[in-house]
Amino acid sequence: MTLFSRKLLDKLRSSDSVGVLTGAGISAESGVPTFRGDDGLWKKFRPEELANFDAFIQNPDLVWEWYAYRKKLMAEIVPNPGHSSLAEMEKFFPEFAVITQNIDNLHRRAGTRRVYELHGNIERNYCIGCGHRYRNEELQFSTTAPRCIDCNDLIRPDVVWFGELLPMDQWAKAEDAARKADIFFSVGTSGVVHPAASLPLLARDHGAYLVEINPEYTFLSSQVHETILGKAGEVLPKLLEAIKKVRSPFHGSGTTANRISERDGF
Ligand code: BJW
Ligand code: ZN
Repeated sequence: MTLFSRKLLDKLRSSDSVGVLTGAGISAESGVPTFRGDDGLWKKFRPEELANFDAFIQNPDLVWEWYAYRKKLMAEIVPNPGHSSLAEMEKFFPEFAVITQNIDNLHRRAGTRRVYELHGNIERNYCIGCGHRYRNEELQFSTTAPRCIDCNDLIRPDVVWFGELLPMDQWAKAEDAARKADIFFSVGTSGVVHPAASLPLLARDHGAYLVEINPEYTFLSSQVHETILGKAGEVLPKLLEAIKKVRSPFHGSGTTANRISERDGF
């Protein structure tokens, strides 16, 4: 008895373009807490105190303490079978894009080449005064927020807080991937944070077969063609096996160059 519908298997066989939107749930099995739900980060920390710019200006040390804790956590964890299955799947389709809301860098570390990061990356930081960019290794993590060596203004993590615009280039590529997709997966996201949550619907409205993978039903569930109830780290390896039965790895020309240039943009 297969986990996947006949319709999905047919789509996997015939599709050229796949889009995948991921959220905190895909990293849960690596040990990164999700935001919402019973074990969510925001049961313990109030988002309005931490994930917006005004909060940072009012209390930079508190916000830095929260990010320093998560930077340390995310540096210590490793990709799980969900991430590595997506990295392997990329080889089977001419077009394959992972669009992530996560800031943990685990898709790249798993080997996925084409990753669009909608909410930034916890390994990067920048000065709010002059824009000077800093990698984590260049910063001292103490109990106070770090300051810029050029202008002495505050340094912040390069993540997207509520009320802030998403990085325009990443958003444009994500929308493009959603519009082009023949199949679009929404994996491990509650689908409440916009504009990311609009991408699955954009894909569906442009003809994609829309599939959700999540252990629970979400805001998106009533809008998708099918929901596969289960953990990403268990469902995605099975999906990869199903793909291997109906497709061969893709060796198209031009794809490698595109992929390398996108990786260089990191
Ligand atoms: C598993 C699992 C397993 C568990 N396997 N699954 C349109 C409509 C309504 C509101 C808005 C709108 N447009 C904009 C807004 C406002 C706002 C917004 O969306 N608010 C809503 C909450 C109502 N959006 C914004 O402000 C965005 N900016 C913007 O729109 O700019 C334009 C603008 C400017 C000025 C004014 C107005 C508009 C920016 C959003 C930035 C979000 N940032 C955060 C923090 C990032 C940094 C950090 O990490 O510290 O991003 S918030 C947080 O939520 C984080 C996440 O990426 C994001 C999404 O969460 P996600 O990934 O879905 O996680 P969870 O916890 O919610 O769900 C986990 C799921 O996993 C669950 O379903 C589990 O069941 C599942 N799961 N284990 C698979 N093993
Ligand atoms: Zn500066």
